[in-house]
Amino acid sequence: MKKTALITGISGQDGAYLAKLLLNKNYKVIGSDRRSSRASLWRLKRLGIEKKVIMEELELSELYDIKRLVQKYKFNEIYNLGAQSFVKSSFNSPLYTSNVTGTSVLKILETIREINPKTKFYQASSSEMYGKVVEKIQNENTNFNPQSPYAIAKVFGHYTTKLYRESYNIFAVSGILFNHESPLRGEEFVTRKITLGLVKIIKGDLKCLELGNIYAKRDWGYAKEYVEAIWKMLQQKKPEDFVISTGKTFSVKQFINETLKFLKINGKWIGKGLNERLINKRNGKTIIKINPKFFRPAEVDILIGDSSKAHKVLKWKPRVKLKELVKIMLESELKFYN
Ligand code: NAP
Ligand code: F7E
Repeated sequence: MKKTALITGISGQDGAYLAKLLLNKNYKVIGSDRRSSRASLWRLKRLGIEKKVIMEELELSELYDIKRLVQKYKFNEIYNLGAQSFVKSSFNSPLYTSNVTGTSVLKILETIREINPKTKFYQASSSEMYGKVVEKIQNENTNFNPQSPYAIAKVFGHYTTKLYRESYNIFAVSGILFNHESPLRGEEFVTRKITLGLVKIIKGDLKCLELGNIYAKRDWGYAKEYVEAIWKMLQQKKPEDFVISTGKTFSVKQFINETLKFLKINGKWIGKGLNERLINKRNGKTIIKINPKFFRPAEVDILIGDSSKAHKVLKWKPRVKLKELVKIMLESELKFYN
C-alpha cells in the first residue's frame, strides 16, 4: 500500500529535499503551502518535482486549515517542517513566531489525537533550543537554554511533541537538527548570504557584503543528508528523539575563508571589532565589512552536536564535510547565477 505523507513547509529547503526523498520511496506526497502574492515553488522546480506533489493550502496558525487537511487525507505520516524559521526575524515578530513555530505544533497534535491517532508525527526541533549552551557538546539529554523567541517557540513544540507521545501513545518524535545548508538554503541565512554575496562580487553585481557576528560558531551539515535521518526517525519501532549533527564546529569567518579559497579570491582580513573587514588584495577594495544591523539582541555563540545515538539506532552518519558543503553550494551558485 502506498503511504500518504503531509509535509508542512514543503516550499522550504528541507521540505523540498524531503518531498524528493519520499517520492523516490513511492509515497503519495501532499505538500502544504500558505497563500501568498509571491508564492514560489522554485525549490521543487529545481528538483524537478513540482508536478509530482499535491499542493494544499495551509496557514499554520489556522486550526481549521489543519483539521480540514487531516480530515481529507488519512495521513500515515506528517512531517511538520513549516515554521517562521529565521532567528533574527523572531526578535521583530515574537508573537507571530510563537504562533506559527510554536503553538501550531499543539494544533496539529491535538488534531491527530482527535481525528487519526495512528498518524506518525515528526517535529522539526532545532539546536537553537540549546542556546547559551550548558554543556560543551550537546546531545538528546542536554538541557535547553534558548536565546530567541524562535528557540523558545521550538522548545514549546519539542515538549508538546514529547507530551503527546507519552500521554496519548501517539508516534510523535522530534529531530533536534543542527544547522544544515545547501544550494536550496534561503538567501537570508548566513551561509547562503556568503556564497551568493561573493559570487555577486566576482560578477561585478555587488561591491561589498555586510555581515554581523562573524565569530559565531555553528555545526554545519548538508540538508540533503539530514532529511534521510528525518525519514528514518518515523520508520523506527519505538518513537524517540534524535540529535542530527556533524560533531564539528566552524565560525562564520572560517566559512568565509573556505568560500574565498574555492572562488580563488585573494583576500586579507584587517582591523578589529566593528572595523574588521576583508580586502581584495588584487585591487585593495573592501569586499566584506561588519554592519551592527545584523547583530542579534541575544546571540548563540557556539553549537556542537553529538549524534552518536542516530549513528547507532538510525544507522545514519553525515558524509559531507564543511569544505565539500561549500563546494556544493558554490557550484550551484555559479550554475544558476544570472
Ligand atoms: P525554511 O526554508 O525557512 O522553510 C520554512 C517553511 O515554512 C516554508 O515552506 C515556509 O513557507 C513555511 N511557512 C512559514 N510560515 C508559515 C505559515 N505561517 N504557514 C504555513 N507555512 C509557513 O526552513 P528549513 O530550513 O527548510 O527548515 C525546516 C524546518 O526545520 C523549520 O521548522 C526550521 O525551523 C527547522 N530547522 C531548520 C534547521 C536548518 O538548519 N535549516 C535546523 C533545525 C531546525 P513560505 O515558502 O511560504 O515562506
Ligand atoms: O545564522 C551569524 C548569526 O541565520 C548563523 C536556522 O535554520 O539554524 C538556523 O539558525 C550565525 C548566527 O542561522 C550574519 O548571528 C553573522 O550566529 O544562518 P543563520 P541560525 O540563526 O543559526 C538553526 C539550527 C535553526 O533552527 C534556524 O531555523 O551567523 N551571522 N552575520 C549572520 N547571520 C545572518 N543570517 N546574516 C548575517 O549577516
